[in-house]
Amino acid sequence: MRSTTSSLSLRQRFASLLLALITFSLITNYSPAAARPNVLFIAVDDMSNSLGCYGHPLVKSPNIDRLARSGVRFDRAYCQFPLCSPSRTSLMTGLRPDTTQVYDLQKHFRSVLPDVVTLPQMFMKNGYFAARVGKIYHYGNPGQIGTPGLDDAPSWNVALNPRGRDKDEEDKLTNHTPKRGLGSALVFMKAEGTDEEQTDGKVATEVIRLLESNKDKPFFIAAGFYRPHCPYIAPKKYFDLYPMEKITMPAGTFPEAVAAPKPSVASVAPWPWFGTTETQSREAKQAYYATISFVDAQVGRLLDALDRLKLAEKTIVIFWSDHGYHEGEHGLWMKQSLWEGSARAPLLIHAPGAKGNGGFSPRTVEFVDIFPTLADLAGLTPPKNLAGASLRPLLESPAAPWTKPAFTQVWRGSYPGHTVRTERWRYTEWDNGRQGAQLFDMASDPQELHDLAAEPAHAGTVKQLKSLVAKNWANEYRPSGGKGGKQAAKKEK
Ligand SMILES: [Ca+2]
Repeated sequence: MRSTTSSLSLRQRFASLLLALITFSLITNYSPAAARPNVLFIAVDDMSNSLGCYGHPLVKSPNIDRLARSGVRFDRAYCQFPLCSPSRTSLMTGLRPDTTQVYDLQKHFRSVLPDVVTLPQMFMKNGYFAARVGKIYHYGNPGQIGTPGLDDAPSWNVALNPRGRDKDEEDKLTNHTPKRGLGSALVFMKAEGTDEEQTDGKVATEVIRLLESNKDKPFFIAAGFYRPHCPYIAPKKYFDLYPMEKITMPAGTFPEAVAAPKPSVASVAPWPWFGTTETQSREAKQAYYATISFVDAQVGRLLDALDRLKLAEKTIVIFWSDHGYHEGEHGLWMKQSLWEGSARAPLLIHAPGAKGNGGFSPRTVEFVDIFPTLADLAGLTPPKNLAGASLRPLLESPAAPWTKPAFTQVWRGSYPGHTVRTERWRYTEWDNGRQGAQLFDMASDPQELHDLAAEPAHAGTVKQLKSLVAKNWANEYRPSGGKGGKQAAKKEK
């Protein structure tokens, strides 16, 4: 027996090994580039769709645009709850807020679902190295920068919490809404020092180090940027990209908001614009755009590192913001509303080899779809009860048929707000309709200026969309005593 093996020449043994590999490859469709792809998971905080790749005329985002060109840009992507913790918890567990029961910035999902398997945990269970730098789960921003925030330790092998000059020099901030805390104010600063000295510069630096030291094993590495969430802080050069004369606020007295159900504009008080003047709001917007460009530059450092380390062709790159952001329209600033600007957020996915790369998808997709998508792309089996669907068909063919609408919710005091988005319509109900409803034809009225909910001609559409809302929230979680909203409305520190 021994002689049989040893009598085979080296060349024969090599040939048989090669044959075995080819056979295995044919049977399993195994391809080294696609097997166990890495994941670079990039989260930004409070970033609207005001980006070059989404057609914004002013905002400069060359690096995010570069990622958009290399992957699929989702034009109708919606968060489940336009507030940090509820949105992030939903995305990271793949479950809707009604299942996680996280509507506020205090409750941790493990207190409700102690054994839930999060997205990075699924990768870890399958032999991946999982790491986080910065804000992935909720973090009081900027209050908890440099701490673990409301992290989930079982999700990571390594978790890092950088802190930069922006955090240490908060005494230099300009706050146009001084009664509001730094985490919910129109507050900004032209920062001293380099990009690398700011917290988000340090996030990029640490992520690059992790990429370098883990490039030879399958990894799920999460870069959690803290900006452009207020305070809007970026080095001066980014402010120079946006001359004040080019920054405008929407004109007029917002008749559509005056006529709207009260809870639809209750996220901003005093309304409009937190009581700021037009000039103050323009200064805040300039700083917000500067901060988007600053974060964009840090995203560029990550993409450059992927190229330099020759990881680009075996790494899925996903970029998302936890929700959208109002920039003055309807008299609003920031989030926590159910208008398009708050519910919609950027979503870009580069899956190596996907046929749809370079295209854009007009389909309505949700952040609960991200978990099953990444599981599908990596060939992993996700938990059984996930709320979303894999977007892989849209990564292969961005305009493929897709009938799933997108659902977003908020909480107002003792009652909820629910909204559903189809490709054409947005329909919103406050307190199940008792506090009003809104219907917008997003095809002919993308700015949501003409509420059609009460028009007899649209009664059929309302009935149809109403049934989608009722079905989605058939088992709604209602906090005892209706306290959910009170907690959710607490100011970020
Ligand atoms: Ca946020």
